[in-house]
Amino acid sequence: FAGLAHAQADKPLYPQLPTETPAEFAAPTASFNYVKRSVMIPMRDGVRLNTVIIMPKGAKNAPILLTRTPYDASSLTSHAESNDLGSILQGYDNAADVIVEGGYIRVVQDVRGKYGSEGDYVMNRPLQGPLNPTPVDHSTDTYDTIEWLTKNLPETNGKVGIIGISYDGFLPLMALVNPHPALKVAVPMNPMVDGWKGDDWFHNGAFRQINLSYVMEQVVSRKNEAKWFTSNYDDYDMYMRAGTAGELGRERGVEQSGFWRKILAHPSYDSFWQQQAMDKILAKQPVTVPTLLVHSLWDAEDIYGAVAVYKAIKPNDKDGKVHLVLGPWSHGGGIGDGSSLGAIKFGQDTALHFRQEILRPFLDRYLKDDTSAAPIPTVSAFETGTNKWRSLNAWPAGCNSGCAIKPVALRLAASQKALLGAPANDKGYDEYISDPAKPVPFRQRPIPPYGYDEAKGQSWPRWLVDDQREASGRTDVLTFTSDVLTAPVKISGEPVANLIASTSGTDSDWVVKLIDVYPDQVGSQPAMGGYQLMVSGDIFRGRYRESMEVPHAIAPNKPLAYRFGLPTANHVFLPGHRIMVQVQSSWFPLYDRNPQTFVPNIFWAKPADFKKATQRVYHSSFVELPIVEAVR
Ligand code: PG9
Repeated sequence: FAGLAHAQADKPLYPQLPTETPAEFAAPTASFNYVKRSVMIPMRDGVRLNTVIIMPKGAKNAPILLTRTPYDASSLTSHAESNDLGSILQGYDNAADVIVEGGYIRVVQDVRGKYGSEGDYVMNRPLQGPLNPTPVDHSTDTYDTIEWLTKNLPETNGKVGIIGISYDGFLPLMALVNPHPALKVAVPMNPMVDGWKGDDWFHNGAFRQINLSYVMEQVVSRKNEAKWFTSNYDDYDMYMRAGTAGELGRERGVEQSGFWRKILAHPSYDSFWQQQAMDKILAKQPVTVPTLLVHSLWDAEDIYGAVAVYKAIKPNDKDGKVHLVLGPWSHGGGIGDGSSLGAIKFGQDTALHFRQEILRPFLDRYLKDDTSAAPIPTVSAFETGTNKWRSLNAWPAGCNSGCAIKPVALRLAASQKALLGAPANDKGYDEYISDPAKPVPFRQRPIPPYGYDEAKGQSWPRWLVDDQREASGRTDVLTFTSDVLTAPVKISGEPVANLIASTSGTDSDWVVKLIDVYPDQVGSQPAMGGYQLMVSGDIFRGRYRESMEVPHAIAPNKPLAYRFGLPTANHVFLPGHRIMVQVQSSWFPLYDRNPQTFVPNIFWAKPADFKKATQRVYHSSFVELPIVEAVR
């Protein structure tokens, strides 16, 4: 073989039939409207990060739009091999139309430890400090990257924006810590913010085991070559057979993922999670960089992050730099087609409106000195139900003046009634048997493996708008429904679940779903007749009732109070509709099962720990609705 290699290096081994491959292929790019190159940018510790730079041909005095990602910069910038910039940028995290129309220099970089970059990978690498004793983090890596770009790209005007979705939306938040002076805007879209309270890893302590495949693939190899395998078409069966997330992780080698070992060691809201919550971190930072936080109302992955950051930093915003968008989208839906989500139609391409009327002027205003660009509203909130964009001066808010948000109790009353504004005068309860052997599916079975590929029937992104009739017919789901509304009921903000409930077990999960029930018949869209659309819903793991940091066993058969916030809604329940609340004690296999017996760590619960429990929800329970009332 050595001879062969030597021959190819110098002269053909068989001159009578030489190779047809040139020594080096010179790609003809004359017809291209961009120039793409990859550079390795050195960080302050010497580690070099693979950075793809896409320069529109003829660019000069152009701003830079940067995305940092753990998801393969090279693939994100080559969604099509094309000589057209817009074509190669289409896809996961690019608002390609805005980027191309805006003439931006597009830069996409692999974060430290992933794909083409050098260095060590740590999931959501924490800021330097107790969780990160090294001299580098995403704040310093972004600073060093911007320093290099503004010094080495003569075509730039020296202004840099950072934009991204999800993990790529978490990274702009990191850029806001000790920001580089050339950083002029940040656009965190659907950002990962608090992995335990309400984003990807847990919701109020219940583990989102459907992400086990991600915890493995994203961490155990630099280029995600090691792939998760599934043993069942129906994920429900796979997770049931394994028993617990801990067991499934052990079976599948996930313990080779250092991050998985950290999750196993930190099931409660201890300092590991508290110290990396980006809303808490940014609440202590001055607001110096104009920021456009983008939230999706039906975000199946990071439904907590954007609004939590807005609430945390807005008080520090002395001169209107912080903006918020609430769109009727799934995770990342703002860069797609926003005309509908599942069966829910919005009568307009809401995502195109966001990109053209909100994102584009925002970027132009700060990256191009285009002060002619119209200032965008502080808050652009899509009102679902009526399908109207609302421009607001604050959030939460129902309007800019003349209406107040009033918390009104929606009582979970007898006869499965939901009574708006009713007093608690009924000592009764409704009960159900929660059986861990038959947990409530989070969507209709068979549940295909986690994924985005609609061609494979993977519709994960839109499960939050599934018709909840599937659940409402189950005996282990309580359903409380209002009478048919004769006037619109508008909610803007976070509903709050206030359960008074008991369990015969010593641990329990409580799931509360707020649902808009469509009229029995909808002439314009027959399939919507009686549709049960969840407008907000979440889970709470009962062991954390007294403390999120230290779990406690639940006193069996004792009515106890559980109060927890539900995701932000901006919704009008129209006349002819009804308001429904569903209560259940499992949401499987999205969340791991609660054994309903108090154990030290649910990841390692044993089969014998899983016991049926009798759940009672007392009629003193209610969901506090942030109702917008016109001030008379
Ligand atoms: N936030 C998304 C995610 C993270 C972890 C597991 C699953 C999804 C994302 O970055 O795509």
